[in-house]
Amino acid sequence: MDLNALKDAVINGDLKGCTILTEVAIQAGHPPEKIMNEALVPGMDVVGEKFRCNEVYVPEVLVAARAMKKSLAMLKPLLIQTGAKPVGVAVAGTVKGDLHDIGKNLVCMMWEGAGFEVVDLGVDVSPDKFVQGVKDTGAQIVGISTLLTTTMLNMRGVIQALERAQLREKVKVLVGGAPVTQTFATEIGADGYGESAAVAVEKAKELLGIA
Ligand code: B1M
Repeated sequence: MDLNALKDAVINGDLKGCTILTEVAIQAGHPPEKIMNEALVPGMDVVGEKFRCNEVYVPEVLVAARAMKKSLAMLKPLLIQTGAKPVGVAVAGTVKGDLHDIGKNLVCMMWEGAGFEVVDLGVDVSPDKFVQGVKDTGAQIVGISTLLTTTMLNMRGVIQALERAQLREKVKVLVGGAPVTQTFATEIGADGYGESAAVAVEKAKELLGIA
């Protein structure tokens, strides 16, 4: 099955098409990571580029995001192994001021798939809420996502809040999202940077010393 049809369904915000074509792709034996990386993510990239060029507007982007989320929800059970003891506990969220959650949701799913117990704090998450999340769960890793240049620096605020709460030594902080770079991650004192959800899995394991 050609994954381009699914990519086009995301671009067109075709919820029904996404539902059917994701099922067809799964039945055709495509691995869920391939469906994500070769159809869903590139489809949303096209929407982003059109949005940037004012060829489409917020409603079209939302409709495309809803279609992509539907496909992701169908892939989720395939990405998550069941019954295994968690390899670690992670809390994740999108920083204060930012409502984008598709990339963050992908990271959560991939972490769950890799055996982490994941507590998703949602979007627009304040530094205090991240701190509370770590206290409540005893997490060893904190994942922070942002898609906006205007909210990037709020990631530093989370790290500072963890320091104030004397939790910084107990957790590893991993950051990611389209405008984030390794240089920026180093500057704000994060332990790691993931350029994609797949890399976020590798980095989290590396930071916690899991083979
Ligand atoms: Co927004 N938006 N948006 N948007 N949006 C972007 C990000 C933008 C680049 C579009 C553009 O102009 N080309 C632009 C940001 C520009 C900038 O800051 N430089 C932008 C803007 C400006 C805005 C608004 C301000 C628009 C407005 O209202 N004027 C507004 C902000 C609202 C707010 O948050 N306060 C806004 C709103 C929205 C929607 C609500 C309409 C919708 C969000 C729906 C949702 O998330 N539920 C939306 C969308 C969908 C996009 C684009 C089109 C797609 C984002 C996305 O989901 N990509 C986006 C353009 C683009 O990125 N192409 C755009 C797919 C997703 C899988 O990728 O999240 O990057 P991404 O995740 C990647 C990696 O970054 C990484 O893994 C994923 C891949 O494996 N990753 C991590 C992400 N988090 C990670 C964490 C990690 C590790 C890796 O460790 C913890």
